[in-house]
Amino acid sequence: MLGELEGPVRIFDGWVPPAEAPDPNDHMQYMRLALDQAQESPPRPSNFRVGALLVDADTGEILSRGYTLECEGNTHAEQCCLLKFAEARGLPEERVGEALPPNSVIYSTMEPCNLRLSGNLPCSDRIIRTRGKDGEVRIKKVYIGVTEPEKFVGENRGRAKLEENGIQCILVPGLEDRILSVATTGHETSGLQ
Ligand code: HJL
Ligand code: ZN
Repeated sequence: MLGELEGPVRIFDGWVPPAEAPDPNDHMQYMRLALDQAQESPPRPSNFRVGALLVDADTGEILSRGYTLECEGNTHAEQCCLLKFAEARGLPEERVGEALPPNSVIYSTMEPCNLRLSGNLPCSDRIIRTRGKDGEVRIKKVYIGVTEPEKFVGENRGRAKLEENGIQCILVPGLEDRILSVATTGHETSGLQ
């Protein structure tokens, strides 16, 4: 009969948005997004073009994104990530840990630095100081696309230092060539090292 429904009545419960958070175990997906960020960075002969993401590993939510020289001054990708997240919560960067979820991770196309020619605070120290009020470090792991090429500071001890401080560093293989070509765009020897 016209107008009559067949089968059980379905209740329309409102529009369900697509999942916003990527799968927290899909490290390649986050690394690709970090590489997207790196490509936003302006080419300079004096440093690398790096991209980074800050992610809540429990939910997969991307908390912040950053790239080299995004924020004011001579800023690194990981630093911009932390700074932007802190500023959005009304905190200075050094207190960002107070607002971070307990199981936060960083994806960076390049190993975080441990020495900067400019004398600025290295990103490994910025990551290590992300403690909550309970004194626990909030960033538990750092996923890395490539180790830092020995171009500006010799061998980078960023990874070693993070691990000495209980922060696991995990290489995500597969994008090295692309990451290095983006990182070195603007260098005189671009692509030849
Ligand atoms: C990482 C970045 C970035 C570097 N490394 N992990 N993220 N630019 O956003 C490391 C390189 C330093 C140089 C120059 N680059 O940046 O070693 O001028 O950029 O302090 O040592 O130092 P400044
Ligand atoms: Zn850095």
